[in-house]
Amino acid sequence: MIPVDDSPIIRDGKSLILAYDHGLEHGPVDFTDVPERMDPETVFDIATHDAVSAFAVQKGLAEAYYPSYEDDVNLLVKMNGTSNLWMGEPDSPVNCSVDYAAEIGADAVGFTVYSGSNHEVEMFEEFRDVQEKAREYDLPVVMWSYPRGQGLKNDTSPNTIAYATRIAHEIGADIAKVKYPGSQDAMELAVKAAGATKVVMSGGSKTSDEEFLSTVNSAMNAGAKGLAVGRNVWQREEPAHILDALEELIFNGKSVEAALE
Ligand code: FBP
Repeated sequence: MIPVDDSPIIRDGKSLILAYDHGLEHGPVDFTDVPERMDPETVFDIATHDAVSAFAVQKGLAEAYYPSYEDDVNLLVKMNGTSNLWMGEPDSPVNCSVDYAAEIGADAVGFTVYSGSNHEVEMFEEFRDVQEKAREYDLPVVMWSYPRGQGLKNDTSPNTIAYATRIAHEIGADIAKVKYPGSQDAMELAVKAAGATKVVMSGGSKTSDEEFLSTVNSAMNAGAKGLAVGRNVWQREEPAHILDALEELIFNGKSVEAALE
């Protein structure tokens, strides 16, 4: 990893990444309760909130909409991604080159690695190409570090998540995005294992304001450097409210109660 604190996607050493690659990863089912969010422009609008330090999308959405938002949004181009229709061992084809991501205005790149999958070897090799090319453009590299595959019984156990952050550190990610391992202690272990790589918590499926903010709070208390969240923001009726609260919690160090107010 390299120091990335000067990057536009980092604010005071932390980052709030809004993820919107779900149309690919999960399919339109994620928009069932919020049909207007099927339209990417509505979520690009959400990403202009001050709390959002990077907006993670696939190449196609970046090409189509980013030109209208480049003054207000920092772009994180997700380099690989797969559909929910794929039924094989976890894998994620590379859909974009770093050269092209830079050309369309990326401030950072993101890459999923499914450690433990039968495709781990190829995924590590593909990550190497992306990571080294990103260095030429000075683009931070965010790893969606998701141990997953036939051999893994519990992909969010404390040791598995600590292994996930360590893998990200070992192979050169600047930021490791991992699932919450269930407790503050377990997150502390994951942060420790990550060394100088920043750890951000993955949002997960939508929960109540209190439950979501409490989990974010314990991740931050454990030393995480922010959040990479999708559904817990844009599946809400009022995404700006939860972003206001996240800004207080992550960047201004407020308590959950104060942030909720
Ligand atoms: P959420 O906060 O909605 O979980 O989004 C984070 C994310 O990593 C997305 O970038 C991605 O589309 C999705 O989760 C993948 O989730 P999973 O593979 O666990 O279904």
